[in-house]
Amino acid sequence: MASTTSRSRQDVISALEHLDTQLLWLSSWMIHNANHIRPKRDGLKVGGHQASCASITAIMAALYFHALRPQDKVSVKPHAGPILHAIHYLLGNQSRDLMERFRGLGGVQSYPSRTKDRIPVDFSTGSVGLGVAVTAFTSLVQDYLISHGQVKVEDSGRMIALMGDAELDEGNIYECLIEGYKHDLRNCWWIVDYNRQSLDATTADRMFRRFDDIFETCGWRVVTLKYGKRQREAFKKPGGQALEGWIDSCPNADFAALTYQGGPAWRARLHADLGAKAQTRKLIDSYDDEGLARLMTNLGGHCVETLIDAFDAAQDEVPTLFIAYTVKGHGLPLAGHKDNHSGMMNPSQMEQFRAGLGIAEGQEWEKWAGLGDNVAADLQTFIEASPIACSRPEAQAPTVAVPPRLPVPDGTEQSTQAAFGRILLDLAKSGEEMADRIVTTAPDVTQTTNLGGFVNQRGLFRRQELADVFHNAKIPSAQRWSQHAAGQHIELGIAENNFFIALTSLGLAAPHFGTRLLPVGTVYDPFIARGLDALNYGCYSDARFLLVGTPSGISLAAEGGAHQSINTPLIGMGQPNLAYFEPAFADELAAMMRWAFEHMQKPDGSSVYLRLTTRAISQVVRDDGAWEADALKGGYWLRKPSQGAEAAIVFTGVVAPEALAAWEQLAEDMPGLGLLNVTSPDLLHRDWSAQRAARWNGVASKPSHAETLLSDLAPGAGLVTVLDGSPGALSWLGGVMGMRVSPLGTDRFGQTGDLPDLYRTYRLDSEAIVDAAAELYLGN
Ligand SMILES: Cc1ncc(C[n+]2csc(CCOP(=O)(O)OP(=O)(O)O)c2C)c(N)n1
Ligand SMILES: [Mg+2]
Repeated sequence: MASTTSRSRQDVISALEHLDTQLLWLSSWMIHNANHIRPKRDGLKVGGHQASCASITAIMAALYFHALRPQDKVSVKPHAGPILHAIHYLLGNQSRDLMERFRGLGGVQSYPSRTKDRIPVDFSTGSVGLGVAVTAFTSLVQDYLISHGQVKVEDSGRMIALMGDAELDEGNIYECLIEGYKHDLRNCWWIVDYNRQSLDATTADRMFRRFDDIFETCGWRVVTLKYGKRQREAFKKPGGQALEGWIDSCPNADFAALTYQGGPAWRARLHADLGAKAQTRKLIDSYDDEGLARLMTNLGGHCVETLIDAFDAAQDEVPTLFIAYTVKGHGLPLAGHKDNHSGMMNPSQMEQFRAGLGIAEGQEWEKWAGLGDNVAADLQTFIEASPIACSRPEAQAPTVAVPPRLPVPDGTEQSTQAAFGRILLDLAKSGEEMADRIVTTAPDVTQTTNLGGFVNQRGLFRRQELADVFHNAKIPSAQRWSQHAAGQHIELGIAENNFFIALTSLGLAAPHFGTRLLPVGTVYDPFIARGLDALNYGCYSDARFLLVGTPSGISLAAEGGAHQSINTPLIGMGQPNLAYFEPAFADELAAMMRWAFEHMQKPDGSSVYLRLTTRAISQVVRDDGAWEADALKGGYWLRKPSQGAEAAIVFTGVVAPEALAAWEQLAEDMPGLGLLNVTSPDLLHRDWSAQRAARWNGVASKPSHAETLLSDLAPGAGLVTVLDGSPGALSWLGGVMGMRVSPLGTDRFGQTGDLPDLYRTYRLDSEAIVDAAAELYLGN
């Protein structure tokens, strides 16, 4: 640590203490400015969390300006965002202008954002818990990349989460602990800002020490930083032990209330509880009110000396939980108040705070406000020498070449899920470079989502080799699960949150490590909902992966309502940074997968979601390849309508045979009837919206693909739309050119049954399509 070696330890501590104060000031001021000084136009609260920042400034000063190495990555608890910006302001990476625009358009974001903030942000945060677990999975990804020769061991870093204590209530934390243990997690620190306050209240005393048990069981080292140096020294004085015992048994709520009330209240309570012990009383009374309050709140997480000692002592690979005791709002008049989560200093409190720090009016944004020239110059030198100042910006990862075509699996009858497995298997057997970059993962559904072929070829990833016991014992099995460092499948337990967080970490390999992975994850389509927030988190972070939801819809038939997905098409359409496709035929799927592997690597690309099925259907015979370009834009005419036709059937995915059969039946009576295969309701809708927005913004634009397709029909034509999912995914098409729509699809829970029964019951069969078309036609 450059900063430590070139200075005396006392100098380092003193510099970090100054930095702690500067971070407290800048974060408080940034929030104050946005709420009390910047003109308001909408009467809405701007917000920001001064108390949440105040409890973690010493931790962040010690971490960023002492312990952090350039190759380490940090996830900062959402409400400490302003401190991260203040750190980068001091380092010269952030502008005053953007800090003045905190929570305004284009300014510093409320919570650290990889994509929207201009400073280096390793991990986005916001939805509590997810930004913590992502560090563990990123550590696993780093191990994967080391094993595959994509990252050098000496370049490997530590993945660190700075977390709020209430994040420990999120279930995804424990799912992650279990998975981490299975995968022999290393190089991961979680540092808890243990202020024992959440948003609503002080947290339960009963959890004291329980976290230690849970983490230690999962292979973590737990380091508790309960007392600051001042407290430890006081405990050693005569009567000090009783004081220590008192703090240890003080309920969280009492401690918080006394902190808020300050010195006199501390004294009164300590006299009442410990006054009978003469030495302890003497010790208490050796402090004036302010000194006593400072002593009682000198917890480990506010003592830079305690913090750097703890960080310095944890230099091995063991995953480590630091429980750093803190006071929410430490150093501010908000300290300890149970309602302080969204509390804010009022202007006169802020005035006092400013004056107390010796900051002159008008100097509030100065980098080293309130400090003398010598101290300022010294701090500047100190931070410039800190390892974090040498961090390089995220590297551009070279693109991995995608073959011009992916072979289409043979077979006149195929399901998209089986075809998916075959395409991946062919890739696994190929010598394509791209195949080496694919990494597959699934939450315990590898076999049933047809990833098995790929895994048999490429193996499971495991740092330490593990034999396939069944294979070695010559017990017949279709699955060969050899586990080794070169394996390309990460097998996860059945926890969809982990699955999506793992995809997020894998999908950020390019910006994090400067080398690409092409992650492919499969999950039963209905259980996307189980990990939906984590999926959203991955997309928000702009992670790039291919998500395959399969099987889907009531076409799962006998599996019943609990496993049949209904609203995933709407998720696919509504989720930003995720392009959703639902192929009907294997050749469409091959084209989409190829498109996806390219799209995932484009600067303006995104993740891709394929909704597949196990229902095998007859494949169509193509006259030419003209369909393909349109299919990749969201839809193509499987049966082109005659110009000005009065009606069309529009379908997506697995119900292609029903749509085709209905078309056959109706074509005689409805001359020129079209049959539109919507391969991506998402792309079609997005493109339509975007073209309209462009027109409104005065940008010249071509008609959207939906308009181009539908303009083959007569104005006011009728559309029967059908898919195995929410009808709303297609019914909007009527709005594109003002057409009448009869939407078919599922809008209530499914149930067990065979396909004919279910399609009839839920009106997805050709008869339902014919009926709907007749109604539209007759009504014409
Ligand atoms: C998933 C999720 N649920 C709810 C919230 C709203 N929320 C923001 S912070 C918070 C509590 C924070 O407490 P803690 O983690 O202890 O942080 P600190 O005390 O340091 O502010 C809650 C409930 C959120 N951000 N994410
Ligand atoms: Mg808290």
